[in-house]
Amino acid sequence: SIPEPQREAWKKFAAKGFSTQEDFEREVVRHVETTLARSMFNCDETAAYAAASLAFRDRLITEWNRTQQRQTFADGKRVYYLSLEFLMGRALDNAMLNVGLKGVAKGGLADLGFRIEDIINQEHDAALGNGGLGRLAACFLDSLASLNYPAWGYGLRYRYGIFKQEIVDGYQVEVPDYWLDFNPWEFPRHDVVVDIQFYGHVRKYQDTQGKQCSSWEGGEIVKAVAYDVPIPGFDTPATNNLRLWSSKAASGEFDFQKFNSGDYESSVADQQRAETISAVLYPNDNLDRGKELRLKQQYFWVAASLYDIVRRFKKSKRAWSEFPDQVAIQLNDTHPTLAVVELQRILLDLEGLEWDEAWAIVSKTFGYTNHTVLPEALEKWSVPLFQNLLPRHLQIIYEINLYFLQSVERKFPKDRDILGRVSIIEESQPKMVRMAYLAIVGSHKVNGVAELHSDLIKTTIFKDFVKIFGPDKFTNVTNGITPRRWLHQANPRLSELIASKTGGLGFLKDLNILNDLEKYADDKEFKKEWAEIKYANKVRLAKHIKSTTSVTVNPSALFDIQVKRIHEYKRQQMNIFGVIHRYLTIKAMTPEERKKLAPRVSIFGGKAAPGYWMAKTIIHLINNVGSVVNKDPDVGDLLKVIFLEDYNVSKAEIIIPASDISEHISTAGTEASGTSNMKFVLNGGLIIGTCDGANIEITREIGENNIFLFGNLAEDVEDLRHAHTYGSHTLDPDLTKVFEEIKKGTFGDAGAFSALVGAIEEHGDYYLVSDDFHSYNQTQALVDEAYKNQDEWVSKCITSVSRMGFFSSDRCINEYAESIWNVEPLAPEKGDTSGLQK
Ligand code: GL2
Repeated sequence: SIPEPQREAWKKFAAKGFSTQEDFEREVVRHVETTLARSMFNCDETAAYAAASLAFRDRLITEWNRTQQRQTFADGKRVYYLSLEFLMGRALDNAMLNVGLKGVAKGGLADLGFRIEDIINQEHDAALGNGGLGRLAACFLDSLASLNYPAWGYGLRYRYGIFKQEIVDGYQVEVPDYWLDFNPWEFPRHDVVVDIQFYGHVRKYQDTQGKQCSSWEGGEIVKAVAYDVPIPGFDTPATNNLRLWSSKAASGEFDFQKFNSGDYESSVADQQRAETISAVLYPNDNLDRGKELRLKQQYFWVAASLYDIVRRFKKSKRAWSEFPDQVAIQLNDTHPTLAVVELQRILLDLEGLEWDEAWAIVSKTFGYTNHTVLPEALEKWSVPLFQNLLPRHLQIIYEINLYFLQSVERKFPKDRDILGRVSIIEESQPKMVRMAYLAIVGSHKVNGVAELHSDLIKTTIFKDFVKIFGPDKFTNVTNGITPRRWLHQANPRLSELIASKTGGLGFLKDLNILNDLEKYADDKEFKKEWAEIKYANKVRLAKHIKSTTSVTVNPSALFDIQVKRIHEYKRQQMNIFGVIHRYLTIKAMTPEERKKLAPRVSIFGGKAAPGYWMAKTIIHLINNVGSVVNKDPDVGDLLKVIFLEDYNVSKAEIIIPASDISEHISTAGTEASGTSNMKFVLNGGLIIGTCDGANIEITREIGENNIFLFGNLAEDVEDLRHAHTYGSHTLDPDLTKVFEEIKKGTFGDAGAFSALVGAIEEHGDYYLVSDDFHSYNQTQALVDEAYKNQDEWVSKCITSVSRMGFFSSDRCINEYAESIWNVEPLAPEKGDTSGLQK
């Protein structure tokens, strides 16, 4: 660091960033002319986006530096959020709003000849995630910064995020998402590099005191390079860090000897192999495929992150026993569970602690969040694969398991089966490491993400562990969403209207202030403005639909939206079968009857995992139904079916504010929480849904009269499935008619959909589509009726929004901080500049 006498110069010339429009314009022009080496004669929208982003980045990084210095100086406890996915979306709009300078930027850009919307639209989404789990991590980062918590996110810097989806002839086609061409939001830290080891062997030896030690030797080394992304808080100067690791060959560029001898191909092979580790995000949502490269990704990221965390702790010169007082690490699902083993290895093999001493530290440091009960998503790794890639870690896992099973045996000496059931090692062929069990044993708290889900994990998949550790280790933290992005940014007019009635933007920091709106639920003037905003949002979406699909939709029709990953358990197939049922009903009506119907636009969006054939078939059927229905003159405006290509965060910001009703219709007990349900209601849409995940708590908050619930309950699912397999399974008659129509070829080659139909007709209907179909259609009819009474409908929407305060991710993060992490916010000193200037 710089000696005291020279620090004056540093202080004098410290970077400040802009805060006035004039300064902003100066910064933009400077970046265009120097950083980008362009001029007013060739500054297009891409360049203007780049320059505006760099101006904001400069501003963020000065606050970032201050925040980090403040945290280091305070020397308190920090949170580390380990997640393989951060679905961030766009950064510029978010940065402008969080620092409170969007007005300044708008004026400045206009002065320089640009429209701010066009500039915002230049940005490529940072799509380093699949769906809800990754977006939750992004919302958490926003809340952690906004609430001034000292917190870092750690993830992987994938070169390719989730693929781009194109629809060609009704089929999904995947296109790689190369998003790093130009990314002004990251700072490469070429000085923060960690060597990561793979393969090799374990050598046992005695140290000078005669203690038995282990050393992991040989194998290969890959380098992890840090890239930092500043995360601005809303209405606070606090700016946290998201550190993403990128892989690089240890030998530098490539092997020159091989190159010189003419073996060019293999000279670059090592480099490519190393870079493959952080090359691509696995595109599966709620599915574990057990591929070696995925395990490599996990260890690479976890080892680099822990090295960083431990290095930071060691600087404080504290005793190891104080580690859990300084460090809280949250495992976002089981993906980072190796961190438990890696920390134990560091303390044992590198720092020389005794097993028990090390284990006490480890198990106080970690918390584990479970995000699913779906069996196909529960991670397991084959022991031989582990043995090869991470031989020392496998030994440590066996030892953790041994001590754990010994303690279980002492506690339940008469229960002979329990050991097999809870063992971290599954005695299968080959043996498997059960990551969730390892995460439970290695953490001090385990939480689910909505009440029903947290109850389910305690009574089903983790039942034995509740007996072993007691119920207090298991807790619930219901998910939340950031109102900054999902209201203020996505729906600026609604945000403004709310602000005008609740005394400013304070509700964005304390979402319970929305309560103040309830008194306007019957206010004529307010309702009119509310309805106008919804209509304008629907017009915006209708334009997007027109430009991407060429289909014209009527903005006055009821917009019925289901956007999320395509998955059998989320039951988009039930939705499209319901649409076909509606189509058949319309076709059978007289023109007079048709006049009484409420026009509807059924909108779908979402990606299918590339290897998930059934999900792709669902997309295909939706598109085929659309192409028949949308051009049927008998139907006209009464029904339109739209599949929106490439659903992602920035599209969600257009789609969600435009919904009248959205569908959250998973088989009860399968959707851990869902978070788009919260986003839709917060934007003044109603929900049709099952008693699943957070739908249940949404109902509790907003009231049963404001939500359309249907279908079987989670507690009945097992019996129904059993009955399908062993009893006689008669299909719902309306569903049978839908199937007949599909088989007739009305929606294209029937053979293409035989597996989809067969799964229900012949293969047990695991997701209970037939069981819920009748109540689904009946409830849709109630939606139709309710929508006809616009006056009451708008009142319901206002009341619902006013009661959504609970679902802020700020509430959620405060719960984690209090009940799991034991960390306190670190408020910036007075006099620190903060946002909300305009
Ligand atoms: C998920 C759940 O499926 C979803 O219901 C939940 O809202 C999110 C966040 O907790 O986590 N689990 C999971 O594996 N994915 C999810 O989206 N991919």
